Amino acid sequence: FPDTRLALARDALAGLSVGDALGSQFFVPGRHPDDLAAGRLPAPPWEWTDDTEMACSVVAELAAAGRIDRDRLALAFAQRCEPYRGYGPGAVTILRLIRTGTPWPVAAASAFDGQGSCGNGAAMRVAPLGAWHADSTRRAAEQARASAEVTHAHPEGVAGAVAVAVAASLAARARLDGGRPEPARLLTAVAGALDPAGEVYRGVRRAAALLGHSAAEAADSLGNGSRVTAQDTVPFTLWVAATLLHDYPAAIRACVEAGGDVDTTAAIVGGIVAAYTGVGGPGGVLEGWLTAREPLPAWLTAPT
Ligand code: F2R
Ligand code: MG
Ligand code: MG
Repeated sequence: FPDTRLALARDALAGLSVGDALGSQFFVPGRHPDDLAAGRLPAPPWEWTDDTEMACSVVAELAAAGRIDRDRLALAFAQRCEPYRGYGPGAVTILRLIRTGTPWPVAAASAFDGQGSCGNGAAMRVAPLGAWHADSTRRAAEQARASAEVTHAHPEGVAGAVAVAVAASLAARARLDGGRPEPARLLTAVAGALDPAGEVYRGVRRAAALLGHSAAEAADSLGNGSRVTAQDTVPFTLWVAATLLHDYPAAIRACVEAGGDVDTTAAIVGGIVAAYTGVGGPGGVLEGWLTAREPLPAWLTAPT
């Protein structure tokens, strides 16, 4: 099973990184979502952003230790952070504090006047961790929480990560079983892992009620990440992933067309969907998109 875990996490990382890199191309002025629908792709290389850099650290930690150790992960995030990758302002400060010796619980708790961050940064990096835990949504939720806490002390930031990890766990499980989860069941299972008093929970329930509507209606109602928070990002991404779990290119196009925080909506959706479709096969991550993406960092595959 360990080889399977790593293979599933790597497929999710491929989908996440391609979604991030292609999505961020649509921040470039003059680029229009219709270009993607018409097959007019941006010129490579598509550079990945903070979403991918942090997800690579999560996968590297799982590959090395089989579990999330929060102290090690916090240091990995801080030491590998290349600030030009477009990190959120809260993350930049937290990672600088950790790098200069502040314990991660203190650094994370100090963000946003002591509220902690509810940014979508804990959710954007966690789909490979969910895929790694294809055998247990409970373990996926528990490890997602650990991976989130080192930077996101706000409960909604953590809830976003739990929701994405549980969805990726279910997607990977369905792939191993050879089935396709029914969208409403997938969203209900995700909601079951969340605190019913929370905003992410309520958003996931609304996403379930919007199944069968158009992607534009879902984005209008649920948000497209333009506020860069978990609450404004995760419900729509789960709607897209549940609806288009069998079709990676269509799922990424839906994120690009919705606008907003496109690198991150496409990273989350791409990670969950690729845990199900894999790379190269029918409905999977397109080989041409994978080769257009900037190569992943050398440290990810370097022997330890
Ligand atoms: N930083 C960005 N995108 C903006 C820049 C886009 C780029 N320059 C371009 O146009 O090309 N993207 C990256 O940041 C997001 C992940 O953010 P993370 O890691 O959660 O960071 P942070 O700063 O902690 O939170 C993000 C924002 O959320 C709001 N927020 C968070 N906590 C809050 C709180 N307690 N109260 C109110 N607001 C809160 C703030 O607006 C934060 O800035 C991803 O999109 C990644 O791609
Ligand atoms: Mg980013
Ligand atoms: Mg983003």
